[in-house]
Amino acid sequence: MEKTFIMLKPDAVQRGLVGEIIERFEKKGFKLAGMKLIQVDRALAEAHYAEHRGKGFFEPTVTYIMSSPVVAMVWQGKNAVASARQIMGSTKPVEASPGSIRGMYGLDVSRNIVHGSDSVTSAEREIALYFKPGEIIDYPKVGDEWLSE
Ligand code: YYY
Ligand code: MG
Repeated sequence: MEKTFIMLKPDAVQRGLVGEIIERFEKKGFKLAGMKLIQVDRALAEAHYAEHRGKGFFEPTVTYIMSSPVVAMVWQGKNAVASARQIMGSTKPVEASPGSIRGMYGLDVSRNIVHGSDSVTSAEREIALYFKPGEIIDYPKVGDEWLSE
């Protein structure tokens, strides 16, 4: 089943939005496959945003995700990558649909609350950056049979 990497950024933790955001993914039907609170160091932050190196927002974005702990998670389920991006909303909160996480709680692109992988390939890369293989857990969950045919 498809997996995606979701990170609750420092502002989500500081603003007390962790529980509410987790609830959105849980209630959608995704299964939690990995989760930890971590302090991101510079090497990890730069690896995470490597595709944006050289852009003006690279250094501020790296500094921001190092500024306070984050919650790193792996969520699993049908179309997990695309569906999570929809739940999160567009990168710029002003363009995010009002019911999305960024649309509901964000004001500015530089503090947009949540990260989610943009493709299955990115998800595999990001999961490997943040988690050891043994930290991703595959388990049967009550109710799985009610989520799809
Ligand atoms: O994948 P997503 O987080 O939606 O956006 P990206 O285009 O990958 O940019 C990563 C991250 O960088 C974004 O979440 C906030 C920050 N950022 C920014 O501060 N200003 C921009 N103009 C673009 C991105
Ligand atoms: Mg991105």
